Parts: sequence; structure tokens; C-alpha cells
Amino acid sequence: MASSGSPTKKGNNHSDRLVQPTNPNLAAMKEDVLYHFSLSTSTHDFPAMFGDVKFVCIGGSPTRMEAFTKYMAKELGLDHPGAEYPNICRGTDRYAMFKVGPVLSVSHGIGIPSTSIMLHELIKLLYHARCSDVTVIRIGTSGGIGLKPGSVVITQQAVDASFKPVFEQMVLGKPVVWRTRLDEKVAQELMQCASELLKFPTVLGNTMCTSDFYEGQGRLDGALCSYTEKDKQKYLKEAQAAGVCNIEMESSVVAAVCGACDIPVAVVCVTLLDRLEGDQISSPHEVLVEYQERPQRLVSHFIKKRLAAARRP
Ligand code: R2B
Ligand code: URA
Repeated sequence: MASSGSPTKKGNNHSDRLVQPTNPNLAAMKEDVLYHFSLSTSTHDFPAMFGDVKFVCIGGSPTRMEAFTKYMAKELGLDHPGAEYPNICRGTDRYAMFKVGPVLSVSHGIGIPSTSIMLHELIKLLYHARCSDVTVIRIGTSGGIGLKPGSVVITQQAVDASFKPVFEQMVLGKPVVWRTRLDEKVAQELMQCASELLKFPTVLGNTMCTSDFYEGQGRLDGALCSYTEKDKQKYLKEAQAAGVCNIEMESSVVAAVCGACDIPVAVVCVTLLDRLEGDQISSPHEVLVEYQERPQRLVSHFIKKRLAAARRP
């Protein structure tokens, strides 16, 4: 199994952990064009724009990440009448990016390929900006296994469709397998935050990451279906026995890529339905909107606690 970690580079302050991509070619590049962000090191001052970032929250939808930014602005006391949070990536419609104080919010679209591209450019952005001590958190949605809809799952291990904690990608025509590495301490702190909020059921468990929403997640309601209800139930029960609490489409690449660059990373997803009970997401719109705010509330509490602890002498 090929898996990679990187040396932890220290900044001037020895407690600082600088963001460091593992690619040695970057050092020799005069300019770096982050094409899918519509940002370039020759036309944008990355340290001035992003140097103070400590938390990067990522999620599928641009509108959800914008709403999260507005919510964080209020929570951090940084909101004021007429305040605007423009999309930093307005030169492209591939991804959307917003910033308030030390919190950067970026959309990643649906699935592993879209998220992988975003992560490459995000980690290079944080490196060019000379950011240190950054934590990445994915806030997303998922299908639960045996959980009440609206439950929040903090991921212990991101696993693939055969329940292994790995992420596989073809590199130069050959499969390369990365270990998925989530930060245990951040996950525990998030669980502690959930117990303080006591607003919705929250569990720590494994998250299965798939490359498809329909057959890839054992659904019976796609355009294709090559198995029976019984086969589906057997597979989901096997997943449950392997500690899988929810299913989504990005956790493994997030855990593998951030983990390989030694960036502490966590995944917090709300469950929109119980997959043992059905496949269609048919709850009323306002119920789904409230569910999707749950990871945001939890992560906001975590960020505020971290910032308060950092201010303490
Ligand atoms: C959860 O929801 C999306 C699919 O509807 C996908 O991005 C995911 O992981
Ligand atoms: N997102 C997924 O990937 N699966 C679900 O069932 C719900 C949301």
C-alpha cells in the first residue's frame, strides 16, 4: 500500500505548523495559477488575503457555504449592518469561496473528483499564504444507517465501499492507495461540543464514501438497478456491522489528501434519511434546511471554543 505523510515544517514560532504540500515541484514554480479558483500567485497577494486563516470549512453547495459564512460572521461578532461576504472565486463558477475573520468556507461540488481538485488548489493556496495551524472540517449531508434522520455523524474513520479506511486513485495508470487519516483529537472535541449543545443526536462512527449516489450506495430508485431489496439490505447491514453510521461521497478523499499533508481534518455530516427505511429524500424542504444547519451549529461552537482557548494566556 502506498501511503504518504509529510514532514511537519515549523514556522518562526515553534508551535506553528505551516501548511506544507508534499509536492517538491512547487518550490521551483515562479507562478502558480489556481485555475479552478480563478486565483494566481502573480496577481493576488495570498498572504494578505488568506494569511490569518485557521479554519477551513468545506461543503458541497456554494449557497450552503455562503450561508455558513454569514452565520459565522454573526457568531464571531464580526457582522455589521451592510457587511458583505463576496465570493472570492467570482472569476469562475467551478467553486465558491468566502472568508470571515479566520474562517474560510469553500464549496467542493459533488463527489471525489470535484473535491480532489478543490483540495489540491486549497492546500496550495494555504501554503502560498503561509498559513499555520489550520484545521479543515467538511460539513455535509449523508444517508444514515439505523439512525434517526437529522442525526449528526462525526466521522471516526472514512471507509470505502468495502469498508476499508483507504482512498484509491489511478496515478500514471496504476492504482495508488492512500490511508484515510482523520484527526482523533478534533473528532473528540467535536463530540464534546455536541454534548454541550445537546440540540440533536450526535454519534461518532465510520462514514462510507462512495463514487455514486444511486447504485454506488445500494439505492433501488436510480435509472439502473442490478440487485434486489434483499441484496441492498444485506449490504447495508454488513456496512452497519463494520461500524458504518452514514454514507456520503467525499469523506475519503478529504481524509486522505489533508492527512497526507499533515493537516488536521474532520468530517461532520447530518443524515437526511435512514437508508434501512428507504432511498428517496422526501422530507419537507424546511426540515432538510434545518437538518443542514446542524453541522454548521456544531462547527461554529467548536471554532468559538478554539478561538477562546487561543486567546487565553
Ligand atoms: C452528500 O450529498 C451529496 C449527494 O446528494 C454528496 O455531495 C454527498 O456527499
Ligand atoms: N448524500 C449522500 O451521498 N447520500 C444520501 O443518502 C444522502 C445525502
